[in-house]
Amino acid sequence: SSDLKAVLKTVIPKKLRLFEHVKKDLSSHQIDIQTVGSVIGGMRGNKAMFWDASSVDPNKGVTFHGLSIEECQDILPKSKMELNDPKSELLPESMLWFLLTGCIPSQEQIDDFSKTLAEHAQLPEYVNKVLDSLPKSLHPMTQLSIAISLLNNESVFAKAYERGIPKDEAWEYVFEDVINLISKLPAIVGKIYSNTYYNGKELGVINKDKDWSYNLSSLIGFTVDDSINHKNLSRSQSKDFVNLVRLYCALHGDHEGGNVSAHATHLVGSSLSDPYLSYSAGIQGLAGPLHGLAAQEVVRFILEMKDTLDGEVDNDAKIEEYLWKRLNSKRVIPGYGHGVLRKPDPRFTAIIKFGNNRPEEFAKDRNFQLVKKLSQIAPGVLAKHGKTKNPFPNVDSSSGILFYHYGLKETLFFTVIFGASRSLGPLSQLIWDRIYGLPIERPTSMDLKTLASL
Ligand code: CMX
Repeated sequence: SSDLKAVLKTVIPKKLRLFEHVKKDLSSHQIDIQTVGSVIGGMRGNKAMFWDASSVDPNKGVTFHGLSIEECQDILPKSKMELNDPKSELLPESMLWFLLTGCIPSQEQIDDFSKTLAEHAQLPEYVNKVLDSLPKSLHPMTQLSIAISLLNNESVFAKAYERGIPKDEAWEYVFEDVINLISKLPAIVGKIYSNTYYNGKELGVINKDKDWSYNLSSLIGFTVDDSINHKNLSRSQSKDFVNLVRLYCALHGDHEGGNVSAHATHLVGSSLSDPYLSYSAGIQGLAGPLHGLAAQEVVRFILEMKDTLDGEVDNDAKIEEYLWKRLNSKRVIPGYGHGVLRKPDPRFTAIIKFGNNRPEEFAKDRNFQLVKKLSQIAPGVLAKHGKTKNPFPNVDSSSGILFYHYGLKETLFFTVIFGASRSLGPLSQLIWDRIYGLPIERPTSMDLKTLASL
């Protein structure tokens, strides 16, 4: 079937049986030893959440239902328009399908699914109006969370709950909300970009025959056929840009459950807030500089460093000196370190590979070269500095500079694209949370006196 919900329904019974077994037979099984260090240390390393679609191994990085990034790039369907193009990237909607069902979708299923998403892409007028009324100075991430919250007005789950529904039907309404929300993200992203930087000018249109990332790119003005192409990209550059959005969004879709945006979405959703309010909370978390906002921080950092080094970007000693200055002023090096990873982030590697595969664009791009150079120098400096448990680059250290190359230079905007992509995993999990009927999340806190007396 080309209907995602029908496919999901075929996998639910088996998963529910397994879940029931875990719940009934293994609930008292001990997993971890809780320490005071973890209670006061951001619960780092606590295996305390249930998340099915992806996991993060400290050494290997993310896998999606057990598949590595390269395997996903090989197997998951691409755009039907570029089937024979070896540089065409996997589609985020293929990743969404896979994350949600655990099944590899066929090309036909994804062609139909892209169409369904495009058919639901239009924003209600009140959302446009509210976005139009916001000050241009409002950070794009705040605008994103407002737009997503507003869509709670559309929530079929919230309305059904108010009416009164049996618990085991809740997921079906959540499913509808999730697909509706993800469909509308390109239009929200486009509107925020146009309002913030182009006085509300229409930059592109939704093409119902095109995929989600293509439409997102059009709506910010980066395609040759369906937008004003205000960056004057050549056809091949525009194609690259769309493929960068596809790769970026598929890779950033999920990173297990403990990261702030995923965890926040899951936590808020556990109170049966609808998917719009839940994901809006996730977006607020993504807007922090230690999490998603690092994407913008890195680009600013790289550009500043390039200016300061003034022609000496190949001088390793000068780069080292720059990094030490930053560390000695007690600021973090953005794009480095990770809560779980202990090796270079494979998402970083995949994005760098995207640039390396396009030497005609990136061989002479000084920013891209600096990002690569930094990834060789910074780990040594951070290791010597001796604080971070992981001195290697994370995903945020590379992606922004590639967008920048194609003309997307508004750094405050980068995390908005991250925000569109991160919807895939946490919202898929939210559907499963309701399928399993997971309870409200409610851990217990401890006060200082109690901790001190242990
Ligand atoms: N530069 C300088 N110091 C760093 C550092 C970096 N890139 N990464 C970690 N440290 C420091 C921490 O600030 C901490 O110092 P204090 O003991 O003084 O508080 C110490 O090293 C230990 O931290 P850690 O256990 O290695 O890392 P955490 O799990 O606490 O934090 C992270 C992880 C990502 C927040 C941190 O590495 C960081 O701030 N990195 C820079 C920001 C960044 O790139 N964030 C994006 C992460 C990916 C994402 O979520 O999008």
